[in-house]
Amino acid sequence: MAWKRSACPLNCPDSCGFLVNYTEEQGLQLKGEKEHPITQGFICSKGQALAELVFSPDRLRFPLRKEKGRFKRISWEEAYTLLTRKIQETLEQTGPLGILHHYDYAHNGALRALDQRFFQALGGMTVPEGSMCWGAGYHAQAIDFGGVYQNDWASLRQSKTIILWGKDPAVTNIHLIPHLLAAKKEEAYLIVINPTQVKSAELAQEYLRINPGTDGILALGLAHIILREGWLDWEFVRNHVHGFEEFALKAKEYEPARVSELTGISEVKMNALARRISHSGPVSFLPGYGLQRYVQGGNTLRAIDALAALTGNIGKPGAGVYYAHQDHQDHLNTVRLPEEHYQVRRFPHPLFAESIEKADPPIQMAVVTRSNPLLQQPNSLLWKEVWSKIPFKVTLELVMSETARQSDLVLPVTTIFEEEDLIVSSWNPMLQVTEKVVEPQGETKSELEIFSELAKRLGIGKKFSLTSSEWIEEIITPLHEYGITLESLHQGPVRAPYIQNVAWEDLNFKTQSGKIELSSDLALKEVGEKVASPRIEQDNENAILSAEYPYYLLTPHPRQAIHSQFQEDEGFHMFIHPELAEKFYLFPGDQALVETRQGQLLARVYVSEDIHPQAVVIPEGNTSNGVGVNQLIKGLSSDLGQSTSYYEVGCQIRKWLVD
Ligand SMILES: Nc1nc2c(c(=O)[nH]1)N[C@H]1C(S)=C(S)[C@@H](COP(=O)(O)OP(=O)(O)OC[C@H]3O[C@@H](n4cnc5c(=O)[nH]c(N)nc54)[C@H](O)[C@@H]3O)O[C@H]1N2
Ligand SMILES: Nc1nc2c(c(=O)[nH]1)N[C@H]1C(S)=C(S)[C@@H](COP(=O)(O)OP(=O)(O)OC[C@H]3O[C@@H](n4cnc5c(=O)[nH]c(N)nc54)[C@H](O)[C@@H]3O)O[C@H]1N2
Ligand SMILES: [Mo]
Repeated sequence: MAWKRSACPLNCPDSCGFLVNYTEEQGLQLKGEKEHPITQGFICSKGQALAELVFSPDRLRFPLRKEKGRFKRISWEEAYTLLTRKIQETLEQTGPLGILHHYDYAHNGALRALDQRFFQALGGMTVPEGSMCWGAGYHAQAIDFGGVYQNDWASLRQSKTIILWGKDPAVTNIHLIPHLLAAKKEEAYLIVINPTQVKSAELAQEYLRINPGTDGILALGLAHIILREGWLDWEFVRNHVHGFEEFALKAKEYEPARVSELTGISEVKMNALARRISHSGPVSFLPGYGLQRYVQGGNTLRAIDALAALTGNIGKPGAGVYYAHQDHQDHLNTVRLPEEHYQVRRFPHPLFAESIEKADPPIQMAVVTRSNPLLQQPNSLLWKEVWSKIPFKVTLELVMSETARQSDLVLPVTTIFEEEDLIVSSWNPMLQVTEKVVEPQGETKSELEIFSELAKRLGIGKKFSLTSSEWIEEIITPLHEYGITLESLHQGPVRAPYIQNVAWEDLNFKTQSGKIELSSDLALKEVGEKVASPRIEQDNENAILSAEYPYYLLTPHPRQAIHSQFQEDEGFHMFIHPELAEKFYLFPGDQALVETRQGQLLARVYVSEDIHPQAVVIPEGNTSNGVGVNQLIKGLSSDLGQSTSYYEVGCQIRKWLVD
């Protein structure tokens, strides 16, 4: 059997190495690459589900056009003719800004960015800016360190303390678990800080239940203790930290007693944690993206970065802040065009629906790739309304997603197994070329083919003249100096030679001062404060909870699914603490109404001690009658990075009596 090499394109830090085999008798078989340092021969159910999708009846196989509310199969020739005409009309009548291109990262293939190149080559478009995902924390890393870099996963083995801070890798980053277990074997102490006693807490020696949205306050409270006790790494601070005095003044305001009251973490526990961070290093901080899905998400990460800086836990094996890395982006060529070649109008992700509603010039047509905004963006009821008013909508998809269903034209695309691509992602150090394993099913086409054909018809064919191998060659040209070629990548995953095992080992930070900037002019410009300043005064204006909506609504990522993909059932599941269940006479299996300022939905009740007593947890991605949990969530921008603050929302619940 000839197993071919592929890789997982899903929006996940693991980016597994796949081996794939296809025979008519056995269908498509998938296994994890044993030699891959992260995959280690194991792949998850989501990767398997992607393989199962290839021949599944759920798969889109033909171009579809909506006529009088119903989809009808059309030929590619009809689809291309229609789309070309709509694009030309929009360019003539409104100009390029009349085209909305919505994309995200549902597929990590480097060639998937050709969608952006297409609109850039056309002269421009309206696009989202900021992030639905990690933007606040990402931006915080850029401000503090001058870039986003992290140690190799294997470096965790050298840690003495590891803090999973608002991250649940047992659900969202499964291949991190063996590294955590290996570190524990070497005597590392694992701490989980999370409002929910998540699955990963089973591995930890200590679990700290924090009140949602208060991690920045906790970090500054810990800094307060470290400063008061003189537990800093003075030499590190003197040599590598900029703005220490200003930061120290700020940290003074975070009295442990007050911090304890706000965060729900006792002073005794805070003292112990501060001591551990300062005395039991090296310390690895693993902040997830959950704790930055708040209005103060950027400040939160800045406060955590500061703890690492004060205690000298940067630039060493076994230490550091693991947020993500931008190494591939720094080193590979991009297929995107330089900005001077096109016009662009940007609307922030969190406020996208409101912005399209008021757009001038208006949006005349929309094209969606690699995303499902009608479910995944916040404020989804407004999204639907605004979306329905856009005269012509096109979605490129694998399946009939909610966004596809609400479009005028749906174009079926190939999966990773039906084409060649390059997978590089921001957690994984590996460069992985994927091979074509099966022929495109039905009439599906690769996005490369679709955009190349449209480009030809629209007179920009010269910018789309390469084959997939040639595009990959173009992207990896900078690797030639390391002796890496497309041919060598076909032999198996290669660790990118430019990625260091230890981030910031040279302690040459890419900030203006060359040091870690606990005080930053950039931050002053963006949030009006030089140092991390998470709010401690809680007036009604900025509190998440109110008398009307007294419970936190948390919508973390689902275990067996990835966002809206591979979801098996309809309807919502809500998890609450027994105390809350008792208060509302709710029993497992009951239906409850969950309401926020934005809307309401019905969910099935699950009761668990793991949940914060004041929180309602509904994993994101599920639907009921075509709407998801984001109908309850308003689009609020984070302090840094224009990221969506999905968890900054209060709710009320009520038993739903069915007769
Ligand atoms: N199975 C699966 N894996 C995935 C995904 C998926 O949908 N399914 N999605 C992928 C993507 S795109 C991403 S961005 C990553 C996200 O990976 P993570 O960051 O690990 O996951 P999230 O679900 O966003 O949130 C993480 C945790 O934040 C906690 N949390 C919420 N509020 C707070 C708070 O105020 N403080 C603290 N300390 N914790 C808080 C939640 O309880 C949750 O456990 O996962 C990736 N992996
Ligand atoms: N309430 C709440 N909402 C959230 C979050 C949360 O924690 N809570 N998390 C947010 C985060 S972190 C993220 S990253 C976003 C994710 O938001 P999205 O990326 O919009 O989420 P998905 O549901 O994964 O939708 C991706 C769609 O792309 C399709 N697709 C897959 N591969 C391809 C391809 O190659 N080409 C094309 N054209 N389409 C493809 C899939 O079939 C799927 O329908 O959601 C955000 N929304
Ligand atoms: Mo994400």
